[in-house]
Amino acid sequence: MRTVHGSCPLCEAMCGIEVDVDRGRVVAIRGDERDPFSRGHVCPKAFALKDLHEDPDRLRRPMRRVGDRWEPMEWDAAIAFAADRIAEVQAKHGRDAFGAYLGNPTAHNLGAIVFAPLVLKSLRTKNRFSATSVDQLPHMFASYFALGHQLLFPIPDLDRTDFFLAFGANPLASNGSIMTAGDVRGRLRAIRDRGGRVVYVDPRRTESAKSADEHVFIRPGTDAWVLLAMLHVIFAEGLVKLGKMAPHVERLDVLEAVTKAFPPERAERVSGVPAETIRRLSRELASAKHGLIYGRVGACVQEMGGLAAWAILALNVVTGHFDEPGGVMFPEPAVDVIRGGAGVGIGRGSFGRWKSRVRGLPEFGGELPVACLAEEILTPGDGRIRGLLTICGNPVLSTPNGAQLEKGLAELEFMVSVDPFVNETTRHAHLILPPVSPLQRDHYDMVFHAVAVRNTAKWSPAALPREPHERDDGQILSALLEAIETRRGRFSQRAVQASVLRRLGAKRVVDVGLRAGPYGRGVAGYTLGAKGLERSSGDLSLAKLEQAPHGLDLGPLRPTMPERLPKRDGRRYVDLAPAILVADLPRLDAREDELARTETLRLIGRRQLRSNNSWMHNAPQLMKGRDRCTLLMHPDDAKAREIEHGAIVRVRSRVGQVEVKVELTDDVMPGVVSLPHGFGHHRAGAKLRVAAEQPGVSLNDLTDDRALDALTGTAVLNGTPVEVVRV
Ligand SMILES: Nc1nc2c(c(=O)[nH]1)N[C@H]1C(S)=C(S)[C@@H](COP(=O)(O)OP(=O)(O)OC[C@H]3O[C@@H](n4cnc5c(=O)[nH]c(N)nc54)[C@H](O)[C@@H]3O)O[C@H]1N2
Ligand SMILES: Nc1nc2c(c(=O)[nH]1)N[C@H]1C(S)=C(S)[C@@H](COP(=O)(O)OP(=O)(O)OC[C@H]3O[C@@H](n4cnc5c(=O)[nH]c(N)nc54)[C@H](O)[C@@H]3O)O[C@H]1N2
Ligand code: SF4
Ligand SMILES: [Mo]
Repeated sequence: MRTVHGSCPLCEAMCGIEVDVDRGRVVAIRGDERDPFSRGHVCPKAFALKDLHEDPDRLRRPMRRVGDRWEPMEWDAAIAFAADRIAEVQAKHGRDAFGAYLGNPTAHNLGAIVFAPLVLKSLRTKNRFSATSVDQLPHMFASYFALGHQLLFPIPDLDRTDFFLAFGANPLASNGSIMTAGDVRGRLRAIRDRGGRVVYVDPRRTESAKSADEHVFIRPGTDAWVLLAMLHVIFAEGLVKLGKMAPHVERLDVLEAVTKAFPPERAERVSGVPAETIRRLSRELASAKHGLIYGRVGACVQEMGGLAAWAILALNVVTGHFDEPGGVMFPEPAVDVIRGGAGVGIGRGSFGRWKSRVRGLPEFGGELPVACLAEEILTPGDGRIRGLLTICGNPVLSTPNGAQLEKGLAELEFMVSVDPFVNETTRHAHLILPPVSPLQRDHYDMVFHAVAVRNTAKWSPAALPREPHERDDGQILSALLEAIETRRGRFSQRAVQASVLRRLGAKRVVDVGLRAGPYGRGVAGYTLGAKGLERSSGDLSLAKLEQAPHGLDLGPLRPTMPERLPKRDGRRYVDLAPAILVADLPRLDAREDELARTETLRLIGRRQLRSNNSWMHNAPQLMKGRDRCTLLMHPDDAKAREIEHGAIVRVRSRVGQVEVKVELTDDVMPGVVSLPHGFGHHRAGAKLRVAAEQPGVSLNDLTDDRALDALTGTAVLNGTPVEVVRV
């Protein structure tokens, strides 16, 4: 028996795990006490890595669909088939007729994160989509316009803060988001243990809220009013403190002027948050020596998400908590995908370079809002999407009006999915290219070290062996990349590059990234930092990391500003009132009365510890116990509709309806109902035997593809107006 050390790649938290392996089988999985980041913590999903690996429904070979039968294929033939059909669709209907969707696990998978963006680029299509527009897009938007880089996310310095104010996040269920923190529960508890305060603003008294000092109810979709009112108070009461950022802050006067129109009383009327609470929280934030405000899915995947993300960023700046220990800071990951260097960087961002064909929605960062994917397939005319590649994605369950998207997928001339399962989305594919299980591949986290509350680095070698016919995402995608480029010209520069990259593989990319990064030993003695070529001072390389099986601690976050800000006229600056965001403010006036209406029931989502978006419901260990796909409703709302606890109700929105069991609880505020997302495994044709036993219903059969944060193009997945009736 041997023990392999690595990190769990399922969610952001990057928990260190120890996997005991005996003759190619997993015997046990434990938290790694010696991991400097997670210190032994794991959640129940870590153990499900074994279920995932052993799942008889997980595909082991490429599968081609012939009618409703699936036939296995050899890898070379499957890759050639995919590339030929992609070329065919593009030759017949134009390049934009082939679309692509990237899902969330891309970010948790070394091979996918290195090669999927290159494959998308090789398609040269404007119809690129991803889970970004149902997730963190508003944060990217705010960072792009205020800080000059789409990935420059302000990260809570959890370990040193004494005041943690969170809008729309539930870290005890999600384990932290854009705040990668092993053992987030322990780190939050430590804030209270050292005398600090933790406060949640949320339409539901969540498990996180229950373990905090304070919870404040807020009506869905109304965060922007409250956050702008907090800015209003900070200006009105003379609490602005810019600290070291003072010489770099631009358009503070504009921010002050526009927030004059948002007194706390106005916010109270629309949000239900008492004006006095808004004043008090503003003062607490401003006076905290080490404090911060943080917002996540609930505050951003909603109608005013862009404005909310901007206000949160601005609040941290004007209260002196920007780039300060205990405030929000900017990680320095060992492979620095933000500062770039050695070709591993991600671009600053872009906006509006092109628009979607049907609704005219603008591109952000090279992608269109996924809420318009279905209409781009279903609406006839030039440029219509006729083929689709999905990688690590299940948009039928994860994006608004999934039922409509299914109709679109069924009409495609060719669809290919890189995915281990035949699920609600991939059952429509003509070809599925399945990767190995997470335990069978090497891993280095390129993404989440960049949003982590502490600088660490870790290499995770594959714990389990592979059969000769098994491939990881990096191998699959690099082969596909080469095949696509080769069909465009065998000796073209891109084809040659693709071929070289495929041979190098993702592991070598990590080595180069580590050497060129801020702790790196350099490539020929030099690293490429923010300021250009520098003599390397560190000694990090992949070989060094491989000698540290529990990972390396690189220390707490350090101040890195203003050096990382963009420059104008020789000066680094933060734009506190970007014109595009200011121009969006009138939308608040237009929607205020509607969102203030307490008669409309509004549906929000929820996450659960034993579930991971849409795709882990086939793991028997996680599905044990009661049905968790229930509608939470306040007893007063139930009484008015003669609904009893445990009854089956019909929930109806503009786009669809579902029947689901109701749970009465005063943990949700009156006027709000909550359903978890990612269920709805009743669809014929999916091959998920365990999931189908407790299928639940899909929240995204109710969310509306036409409901967008008009500024950013993010889908409104929280705050959907619904009717609920007894069946
Ligand atoms: N109503 C509502 N909807 C939501 C949300 C919400 O809060 N409310 N949250 C949104 C958010 S934040 C997100 S990120 C999206 C997620 O949306 P998606 O990324 O589209 O969906 P997932 O459920 O993560 O599905 C992941 C898919 O990847 C496959 N997969 C898993 N591991 C691997 C792997 O290693 N390699 C490959 N190739 N495939 C793999 C799975 O089989 C599954 O098909 O959902 C969004 N949808
Ligand atoms: N166990 C588990 N962990 C996960 C995931 C999972 O599916 N399961 N998904 C992963 C992914 S992809 C992500 S992006 C992260 C997300 O991580 P989080 O954002 O921390 O997770 P959520 O549970 O979606 O938290 C959103 C909260 O917002 C509240 N909310 C809803 N509407 C509003 C509103 O209008 N205003 C305010 N203020 N609050 C609102 C909800 O009640 C909920 O408590 O979690 C990750 N971790
Ligand atoms: S919190 Fe759970 S799912 Fe997330 S990395 Fe840790 S063990 Fe894995
Ligand atoms: Mo997400």
